[in-house]
Amino acid sequence: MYFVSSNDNKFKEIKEMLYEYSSTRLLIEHKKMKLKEIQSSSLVEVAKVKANDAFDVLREKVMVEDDGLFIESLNDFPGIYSSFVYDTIGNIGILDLLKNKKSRRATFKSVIAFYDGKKFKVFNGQVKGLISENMVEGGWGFDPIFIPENMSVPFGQMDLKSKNKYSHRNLALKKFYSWYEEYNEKS
Ligand code: ITT
Repeated sequence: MYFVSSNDNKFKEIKEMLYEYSSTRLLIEHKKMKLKEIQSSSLVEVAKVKANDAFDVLREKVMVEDDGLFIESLNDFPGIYSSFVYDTIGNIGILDLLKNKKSRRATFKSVIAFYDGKKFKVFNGQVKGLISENMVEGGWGFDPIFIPENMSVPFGQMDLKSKNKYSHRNLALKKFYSWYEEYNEKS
């Protein structure tokens, strides 16, 4: 199966998680590709179109992922625009937007979509947390500013194993994996 994404970090985490699940049956290869990202109000819709697009090109089982950081006091911004916002104003821009806000609550969401030309499935994972006051060194994307619930440091200061333990990605991947084991046996 191909994991199709332009983002090497996502694949690195997914590979490590599958290893942790002792998965010898699921061999995933990274296909580095930027897929079509439609304008939509839902991560699920974006992920579905990505999966369709990936399958159209590769004609093999594909798995894709779409993520978003939803900040409560910014009415869920950047949410579905997370990628664009990260590339434009970045983490510093987000910290600036939160300067006078009382709440720093946020949710990191992951949607994993699978498509093999017959079966379409999506899996959600989310983790609540806080946006830190300052940016830390380490990690990638929003890792330097997102502190998962009940933790005292942002993802950026955690090693791969610890981040994976609490991440939105792991929650979605676990659901995918338990479904896939059964699906794969039947087909
Ligand atoms: P794709 O090619 O898979 O779409 P992408 O990097 O464009 O890769 P998304 O649109 O799914 O990924 O992600 C939206 C943004 O959220 C993007 O800027 C990512 O860097 C960031 N992001 C996603 N997961 C993250 C994580 O676990 N830690 C930090 N930032 C993350």
